[in-house]
Amino acid sequence: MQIYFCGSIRGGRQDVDIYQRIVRKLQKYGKVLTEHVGHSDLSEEGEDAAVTGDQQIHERDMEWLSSTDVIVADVTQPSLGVGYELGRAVAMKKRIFCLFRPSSGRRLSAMIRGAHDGDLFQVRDYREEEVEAQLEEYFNALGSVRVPEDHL
Ligand code: 6K6
Repeated sequence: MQIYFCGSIRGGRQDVDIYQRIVRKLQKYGKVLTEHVGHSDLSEEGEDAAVTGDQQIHERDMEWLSSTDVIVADVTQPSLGVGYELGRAVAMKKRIFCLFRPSSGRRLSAMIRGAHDGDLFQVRDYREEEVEAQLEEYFNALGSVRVPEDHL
């Protein structure tokens, strides 16, 4: 299975430790195309962007997004890039799982919370200590969903 993880980069890296835990857990279920999002040495400034260029980053990420089976997003830290990725993924009719931590004191955008349909687009509130358990529950329930053979 191919998994695309979305988390804030230029929106702020406050939650990078949780992203790292999410990526580590996701790697038990398949190939995480965007594992760099969980790297603690990837800063808001980032050298990658200077070397690679924003246009290439956008093109590569859109290719990954269209080839992925599942998108998992931590939407606690507001990020334009994550919102954009989710909107594009909805248009591609992808399976999406959004995680939000109410203890952040923020209120999740109605455009994300309101997109929950209990099927292709799911939004789940979580507490930091249970993030792995929430992922486990989601992926166990996904067990019966068909994945292209070359993504297994
Ligand atoms: C590192 C630091 C700054 O720029 C970089 C290299 N850039 C990116 N590399 C890979 N994916 C990126 C980069 N910038 C944004 N993204 C994608 O957008 C990721 O998949 C994230 O899920 C999302 C983050 O968007 P912002 O708006 O918070 O940056």
